[in-house]
Amino acid sequence: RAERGLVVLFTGLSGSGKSTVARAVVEQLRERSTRTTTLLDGDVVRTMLSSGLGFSRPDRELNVRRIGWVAAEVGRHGGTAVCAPIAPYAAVRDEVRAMARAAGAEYVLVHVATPLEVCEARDRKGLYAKARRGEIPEFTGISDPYEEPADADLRIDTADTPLDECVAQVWALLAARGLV
Ligand code: GGZ
Repeated sequence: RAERGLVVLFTGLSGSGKSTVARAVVEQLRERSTRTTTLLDGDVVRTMLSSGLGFSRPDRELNVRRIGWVAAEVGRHGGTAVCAPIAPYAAVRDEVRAMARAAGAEYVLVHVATPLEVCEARDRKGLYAKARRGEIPEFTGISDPYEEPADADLRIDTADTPLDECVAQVWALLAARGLV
């Protein structure tokens, strides 16, 4: 009998560490579980699934809705989809949950709650500096909203928690739910 599908949505600011944690969780799922796992990372999705979309509210909503739809389809067939977009709007995160559940999959929301000051201080891609200079409009946290989840299953902060521990916390949540 096929395993129950699973959709894990990581949400958080640019530079919060979502992709890093998501990639490490996927690696562990591949090594230590029987789950077949697909990673839907923000930048790959932006290239392959949502090219042509920008960062207006409707474009972000459509981007995250597309991710949720693909993830739910993966989950429908017993697979695991790990997604890591910013997903700044609560209403669309709710849509993702609804799509996952309608497909018979479990849904887990992880808020990567690294503070804006830390993300901005890291500024690995120089985007925050550009946003502050007004060179990138509608930049999340600077000139565009991020709606903090009130309903996250787990909140992790990569500023004060090492990567291994972040992964262990996600793993513990999945284990507690009987998902791994
Ligand atoms: C936020 C932006 C923007 C604006 C480009 N606002 O750190 P990154 O570079 O690699 O991750 C960010 C990524 C966000 O795309 P998502 O598809 O995850 O966003 S959403 O869920 O809101 O649709 C950042 C880069 O794209 N980027 N412009 N204006 N991040």
